[in-house]
Amino acid sequence: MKQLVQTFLTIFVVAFALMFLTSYLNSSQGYSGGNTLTVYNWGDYIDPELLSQFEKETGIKVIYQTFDSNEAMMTKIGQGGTTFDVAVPSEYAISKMKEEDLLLPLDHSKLPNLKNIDSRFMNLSFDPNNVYSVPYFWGTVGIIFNPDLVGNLKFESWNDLWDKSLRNQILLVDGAREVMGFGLNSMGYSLNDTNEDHLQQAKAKLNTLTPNVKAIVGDEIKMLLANEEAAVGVVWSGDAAEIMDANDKLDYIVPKEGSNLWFDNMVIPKTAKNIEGAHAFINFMLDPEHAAKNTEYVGYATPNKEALALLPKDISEDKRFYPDPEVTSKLEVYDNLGKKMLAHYNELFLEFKMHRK
Ligand code: SPD
Repeated sequence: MKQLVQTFLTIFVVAFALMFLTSYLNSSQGYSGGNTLTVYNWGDYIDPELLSQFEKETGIKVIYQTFDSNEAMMTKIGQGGTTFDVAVPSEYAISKMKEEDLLLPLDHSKLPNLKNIDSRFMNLSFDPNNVYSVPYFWGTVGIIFNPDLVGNLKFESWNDLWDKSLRNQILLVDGAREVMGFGLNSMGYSLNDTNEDHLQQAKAKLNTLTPNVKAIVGDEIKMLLANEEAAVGVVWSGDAAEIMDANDKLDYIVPKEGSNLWFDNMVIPKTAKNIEGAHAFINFMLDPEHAAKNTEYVGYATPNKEALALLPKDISEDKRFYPDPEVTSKLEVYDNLGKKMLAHYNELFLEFKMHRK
């Protein structure tokens, strides 16, 4: 009898451990079993209350996972074995994912709230007619600085970052395109340049910035700058807005040589399991009130014109974060440079990072 109880107990423990392991592996691979939806988004890029509201209204449980670069997201989805239902790539990543046949066409009849998006952000070259993607947030890359900590330095150029007074004072966003991009822009080259000489010159110039670079960091850049642990940052505009919300001494500029204009968009990866739920989620995020709430929480610029109208004027009329089309038309959107060249940008960025060690 004792033997029988022991056997039952062993079977029970093994079965329970297997169930736990399967569920852990499934959720880490984005498996959306049952009435669940797996969303794969940038870190710090959604108001969590909206996730709870969506769950309550639809009865769909959201499994939420984050990434910190387009490259990491594309590698994870591209290598297979995942079943993310919604992802949020930037424009050049969308071109690449389309090329690699990783995306599902959207059913626009299930996205009535798409009408709320400003036509300026629709039908862009990386996805004509928005067959695969709908706008989420947009912005620029620029310099945030703390006037109290930079003396008389007036920021207007990427080259101001090289000022000797900024020793160990600069934080950089951890992005290969962003860092290589401003290196190239600072020399008058395009941030989509593929000329090997220009790329090597940009990397050599970035290496000379090393004494001024305190760290290359992810989302913690916001806390470090708001707490005045560094004087200057190269950041995405929405992060600057959030930092300035916490510490209004700081200011943000887009350098005169030019910079990056980017668009993050919601897509449904081809391996999605809950396609109906994915459309419901995208449509929910396009609702003006939800988009406005998300914008206030996240700090990035919304492409949703109805949401924009609901926002306080000090947000919607701030030209630093909602630059006019005359300004944005001078900025460059990242091109999909192809697998090999994107890998080369990553390599050069890595070499720059190693040079600091
Ligand atoms: N913390 C969320 C940051 C998302 C920024 N996306 C910018 C993409 C630029 N290519």
